[in-house]
Amino acid sequence: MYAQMVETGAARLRAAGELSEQEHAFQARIDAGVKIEPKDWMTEGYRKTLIRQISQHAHSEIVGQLPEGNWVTRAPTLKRKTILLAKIQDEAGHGLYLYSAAETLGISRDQMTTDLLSGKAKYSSIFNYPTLTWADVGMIGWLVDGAAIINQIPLCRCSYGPYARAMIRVCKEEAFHARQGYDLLMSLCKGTVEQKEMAQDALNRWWWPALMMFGPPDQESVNSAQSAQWKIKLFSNDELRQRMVDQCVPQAEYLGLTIPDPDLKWNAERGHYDFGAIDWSEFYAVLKGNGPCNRERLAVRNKAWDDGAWFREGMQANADKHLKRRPPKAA
Ligand code: FAQ
Repeated sequence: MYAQMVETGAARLRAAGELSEQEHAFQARIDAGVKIEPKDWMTEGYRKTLIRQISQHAHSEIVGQLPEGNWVTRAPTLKRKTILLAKIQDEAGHGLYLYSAAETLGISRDQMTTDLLSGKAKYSSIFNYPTLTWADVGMIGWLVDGAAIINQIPLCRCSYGPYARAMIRVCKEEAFHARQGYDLLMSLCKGTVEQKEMAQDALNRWWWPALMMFGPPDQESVNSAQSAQWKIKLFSNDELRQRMVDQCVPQAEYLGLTIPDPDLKWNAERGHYDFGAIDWSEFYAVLKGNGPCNRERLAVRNKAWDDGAWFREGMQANADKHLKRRPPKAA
């Protein structure tokens, strides 16, 4: 499937007419596995695609703090609370590395923030679902961070240097996040009947939205062919989704939980699990702003931005004062 995507991307380039010498050289560097760095020449399309993807990714990390943040004050033990706080702070850090990586492409942090707060920019669909019980915190670690790792490990090898390097650290931290989620679920699944039921209920609600995180099916993915050509995407949406299903089935069995998919079965011929049809109408509704929590998430981010105005203004005033005091550079 990936080879097909690259071929489609190449065909598109041929159809668009001859590439200029500079564009040829750019594509040849990518084909040779050379990393593209901020000061290197790049096509406008490459720059825009990266700004789109990296800024959406950054916004996802920032908005992604909210569902779990809902449980900080209600974590059942001091240990769980400390783990949860550390995890949420890591997500904020990931957002910051990613905003910095996007800034190297010529967009300002202010512009990205404005786009998020106005609802113009996308962030991952998964963060528009509510966290109704403590088991949801475990489910986010296992499934959402699990999906993020599957998607992001290949990004460590993508063609744009700053993005690839940011992903290495992000993936290390995501591995801890996934472990803590699975550990939380193990405790619930070994606990009382009610605790195990709570874990099963959370799995029933998070399973399908987690599979949607990988994006639309390949035939509907508008950006894949070009992103594959530029080595921003190394695997297709469906390939990574399949990886997620294959990874999660034995993990669910170990927990004693049932994946809510009657069509899930091992296909020996393919060497993969077959799984049921995804309700893509739900995914597109969430993208349009009509998921269960879209409005609430944006309202919370806007309020945090407004509440922080006094702090930003204070920092700016202080920075301006120091700039004025700095002696002029010697000629
Ligand atoms: N949600 O043509 P494609 C995390 C949009 S981080 C919303 O296939 P592409 C950590 C897509 O933007 C999670 N929109 O697009 C954490 C495009 O619209 P556009 C975030 C989606 O870019 C854990 C349109 O659909 N990870 O979880 C989604 O080639 C726990 C057509 O789609 C990343 O961002 C979606 N799920 O492939 C934090 C990873 N899927 O922009 C806190 C980097 C697709 O043309 C707690 N991103 N769309 O208007 C990627 O790998 C890619 O951007 C994909 C989409 C694979 C997400």
